[in-house]
Amino acid sequence: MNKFYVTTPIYYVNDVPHIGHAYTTIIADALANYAKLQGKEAFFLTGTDEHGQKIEEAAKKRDKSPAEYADEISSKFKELWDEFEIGYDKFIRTTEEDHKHGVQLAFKKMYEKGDIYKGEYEGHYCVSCETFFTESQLVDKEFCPECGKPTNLLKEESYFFRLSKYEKPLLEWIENNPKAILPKSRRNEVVKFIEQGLEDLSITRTSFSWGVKTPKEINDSKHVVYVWLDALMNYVTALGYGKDNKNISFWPANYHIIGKDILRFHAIFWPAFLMSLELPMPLCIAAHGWWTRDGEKMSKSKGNVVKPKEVADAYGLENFRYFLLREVPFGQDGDFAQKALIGRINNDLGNDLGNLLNRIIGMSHKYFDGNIESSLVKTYFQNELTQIKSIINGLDDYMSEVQINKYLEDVWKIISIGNKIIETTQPWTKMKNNEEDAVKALLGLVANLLAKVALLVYPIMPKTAEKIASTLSFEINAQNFSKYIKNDEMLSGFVIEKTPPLFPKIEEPLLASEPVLEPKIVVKPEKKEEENLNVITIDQFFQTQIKIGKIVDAQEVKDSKKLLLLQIDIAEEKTRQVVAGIKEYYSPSDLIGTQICLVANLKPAKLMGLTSEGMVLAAKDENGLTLIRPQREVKVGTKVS
Ligand code: ME8
Repeated sequence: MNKFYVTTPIYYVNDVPHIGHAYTTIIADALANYAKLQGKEAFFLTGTDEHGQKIEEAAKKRDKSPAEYADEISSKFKELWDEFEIGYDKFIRTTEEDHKHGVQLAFKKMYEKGDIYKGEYEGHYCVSCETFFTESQLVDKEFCPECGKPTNLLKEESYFFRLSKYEKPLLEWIENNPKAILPKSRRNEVVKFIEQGLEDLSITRTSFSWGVKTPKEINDSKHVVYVWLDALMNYVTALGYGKDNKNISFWPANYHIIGKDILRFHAIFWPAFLMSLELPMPLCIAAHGWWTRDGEKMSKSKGNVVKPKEVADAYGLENFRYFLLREVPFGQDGDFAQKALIGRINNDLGNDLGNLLNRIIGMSHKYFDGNIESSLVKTYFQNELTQIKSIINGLDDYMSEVQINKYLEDVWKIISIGNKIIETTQPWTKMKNNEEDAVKALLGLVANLLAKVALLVYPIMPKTAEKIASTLSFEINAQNFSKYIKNDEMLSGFVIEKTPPLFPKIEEPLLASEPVLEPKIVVKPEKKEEENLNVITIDQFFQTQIKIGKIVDAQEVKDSKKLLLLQIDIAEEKTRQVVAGIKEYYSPSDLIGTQICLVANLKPAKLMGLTSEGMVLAAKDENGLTLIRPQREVKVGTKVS
């Protein structure tokens, strides 16, 4: 069976998980899900990076031992991924004995090969980034060029790795493997960096002890292994390197998913270590961009860090996953703003996907007792089938280049084919004209289209995909992926299940958008009792003129998903033109001839360039929207009181 291996960075235990960690982990999860759907045997690794000076110092500040502190934070990451149902196969901790043995074995091999030598390191070190810098790299001769914090001047005995020796082989590897580092702009950045010349890398420290000891064969126990050599080795020790090699057949990794901040470690140091160890190179190192909040860098001191659990609890985990993967082109920075998240949920998920499913559930039950069949689809809709097929053909390339946003964009093109074809076919008119076969074919087309969409969105929104699949009477698995996506087969006939809407509309932000730094005390003026109850007088009520009207014409408003243009007779000389946001719930042909209640003395307003001269009354609950109508036919123009 085809093997597939994907990893996240292992996260430092000096901080609790935030949106950036969730983003990386969800990308990796989606890739692993996709690989499984392709019938591959997937191994998905994540975990925590627990050694080094930064963790030792963070623990000390809290009066804890590094081990105690690491246990505490590591479990927070694990708990979050479990709550998020991240399908990792191993959660590695660098404090595990097996991992430490693997690191020591690698050190010994490199040493025996002559790639490690003893010397003295003199230079600057940023504890926060766990990175060495030369003076020329510093900002104002003191500050870290990556995080801006002050650096320490170090002068200590150290072992060095001969990174300079691997300059040429690294450039050759990148040259021969155009997709080894993604996106391309990052690849160019790495090439430029190597071309400027690589210095040998200090790979041990003596001024603290929280780390993997150098192997006993070196006989120099005051040295602990540099935290980045220790951490990077996790990608193979998790597979049993240095112990039983149990899962080593998964190596090389198909993807190391990382943030752009740690590209150099992954695209230069790690491949050089692997070359020294004579292990194969990873197939792809994919670096994503940075998340900000409402346009600002997140930081604990500003109190604006996006906590993934809070977002998922408020908006739904799968909605959040969709947002993260759809919102930002891979490699670019992204901004978290609730308005954007709500837009994605209400528009892409609710209006486009959820509504399409609702539409065929409603129509098939209204016209055919819920029966859906595929037999007539090819006769009526060959064009649409061809368009869908050609979109699907491009999707695998997007996924393999981790361009999940483009992948999703194209899946949504399939959804919009479904929504459009309903509008152009006008099944309600066809039913009136006794063209049942055309409507059966239409419902069959949309059901098949949605089945494909469910299989395709599964990697990103597994639960949602399963709900759609169960409504359509099939299961999400590799066999069906191959059947309906690769071989383009059609669903057999079934009765569609009635299901509640998948994506209830979100009306307003659900999280406090600004962090509350100091509680503000607002003294409210006392209100009169009437104001408190929001009561109005009868005269105030009669200021609103509500009249019974009859819809004599209804049309769709071009380019609007929500609006219908109604002509309403209220026994005046001219009919009233009203633009109503009811398109998601009524088709024009359902409305003509219906009586409704109209607010007749509303100031005219313009909507999408059309004048609206009143408002039809409706009520909306979780089951949708319904117009308020008189129980029996009433003379048009009658006042409602
Ligand atoms: O670097 N936006 O761990 P780390 C997007 N232990 N992604 C972000 C982010 C943000 N604002 N902040 C963090 C380490 N990330 C090392 C890795 S691997 C052998 C060792 C993500 O806890 C991003 O993936 O600082 C980044 O690479 C990772 O978190 C760094 O996590």
